[in-house]
Amino acid sequence: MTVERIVRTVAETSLEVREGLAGRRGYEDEENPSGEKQLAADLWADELFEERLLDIESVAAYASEERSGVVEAERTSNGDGRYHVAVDPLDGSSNLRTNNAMGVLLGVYDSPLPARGRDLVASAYVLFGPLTTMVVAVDGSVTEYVLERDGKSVEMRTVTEELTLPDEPTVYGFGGRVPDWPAGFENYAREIETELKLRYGGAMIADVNQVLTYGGVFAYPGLESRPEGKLRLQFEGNPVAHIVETAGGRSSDGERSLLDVTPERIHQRVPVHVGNTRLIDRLEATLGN
Ligand code: AHM
Ligand code: MG
Repeated sequence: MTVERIVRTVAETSLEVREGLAGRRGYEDEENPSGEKQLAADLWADELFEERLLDIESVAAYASEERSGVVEAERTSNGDGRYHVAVDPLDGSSNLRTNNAMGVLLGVYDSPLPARGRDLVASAYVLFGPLTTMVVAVDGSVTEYVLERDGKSVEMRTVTEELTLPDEPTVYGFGGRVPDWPAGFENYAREIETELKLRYGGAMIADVNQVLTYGGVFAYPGLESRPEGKLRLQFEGNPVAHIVETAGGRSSDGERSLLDVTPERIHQRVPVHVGNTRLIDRLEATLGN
């Protein structure tokens, strides 16, 4: 019930964020803790999620890609404070300028942050495409909803229950520049590009949503110039790994499930590979593990 409330709050807040993007497409004079320039929309969405999520009694703490520390809830009432939420308020926000897909990522952990992916009790993303959809992994199953405003309330209309990855993979999308890929990953990519169709849009959740829909593999690998890759473990790697694994697929940092990576810092980066099990098994074999 309380996890449901967190998910619903993120659904409602995400629609509000989507509706307020138009006037917030410009860069501010600020950087996030990963050293990336922030848009007015990044800062605004972060504040909105902080306010709405810390208002829920069972939420003990809020962390986001857009701020350095973890914000603990200040409680005067008897909240059980069991859940620690990690949010990427706008995943793929550089797509705002070009009006391409983007959205919101949520991880609900039952341990203090930074936490292991195994400590996720729920994870979700909201995708701002032609429709607003939400994919939620909780209690061992994945559900896809369409979010629609109905007067003042938000309807979460179920479109797919027990979502699983299709057996026959079709698409792939790999981030980073090719000359910056380590030899092992480049070898893997050379094989995959002869078998699958390229789909890469620059917003992880949109690219992962294609993998969930058509089967395939998404990766933002470790790079020569940055072996830890680009994506953040708490806010991006863990939640998508939890969703894809719950949908019957696999995740890997190159050696092990992302859910087994030990977190050391809240903004720690990690190489991300998710998709059909046999494609991720092959990746690990090609990387030499
Ligand atoms: P963001 O959360 O600040 O938008 O950054 C993460 C995004 C991912 O959604 C996406 O996979 C990646 O960065 C795209 O990076 P690139 O522009 O290097 O392809
Ligand atoms: Mg992101």
